[in-house]
Amino acid sequence: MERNTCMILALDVTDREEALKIAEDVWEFVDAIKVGYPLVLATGLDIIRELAEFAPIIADFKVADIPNTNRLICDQVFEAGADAIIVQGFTGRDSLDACIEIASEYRKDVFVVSEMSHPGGAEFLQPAAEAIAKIALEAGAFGLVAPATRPERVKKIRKIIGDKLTIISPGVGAQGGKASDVIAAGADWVIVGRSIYKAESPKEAACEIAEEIRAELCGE
Ligand code: FNU
Repeated sequence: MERNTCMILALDVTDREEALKIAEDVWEFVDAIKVGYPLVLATGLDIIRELAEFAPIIADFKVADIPNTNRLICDQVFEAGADAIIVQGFTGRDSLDACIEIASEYRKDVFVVSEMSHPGGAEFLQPAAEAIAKIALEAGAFGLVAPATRPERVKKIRKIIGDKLTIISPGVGAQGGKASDVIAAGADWVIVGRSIYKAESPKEAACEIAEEIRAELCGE
């Protein structure tokens, strides 16, 4: 995945036409589009290939099963045209290895959730986040998901992984995080959903956040 605007759109709408319209409006401001259960359950897996016309697609299925089931899920997702998949790390090394094995067969990427961005993410996942980051590194993942709502945690995770893994960071805008803060803390990409797709003008909203990130990276 190329790092250009450092922004990923979380496209959690449930209408096919609306999804395609937003993708068409904002593709120039994002490096990837993340789709998850809301859109795929509402419209079907084919939406991945349709949206891939605009940007690389990250499938956010937070895969969290035994190795064999993980393998079957990842196979379906890459066959459908996704460029990357988000998986959970708490299921352990063998389950993660299964995802990475299938991803490498397709030459695609795996992002591992280390800690979630909502308040409940601090309950069970946060104490395990550093250990999850370490197994993701050892297993050869492409990146981690770390919370934009807690930039100090992104900083801590970045220290553990150095520059060997990328970090994508959800929680900007609607969940209270600020794009420039989390980029400054060491995230490679921020993930933004509602602040863009619920805006009166998704294009203007995306442009504004992209500009905020650009200014942060240029030290303006
Ligand atoms: P927005 N997401 C998240 N926190 O928010 N994948 C996580 O820890 C995580 C995620 C997703 O709040 C969430 O499901 F691992 O509207 C949604 O698709 O900006 C997006 O990131 C955030 O959307």
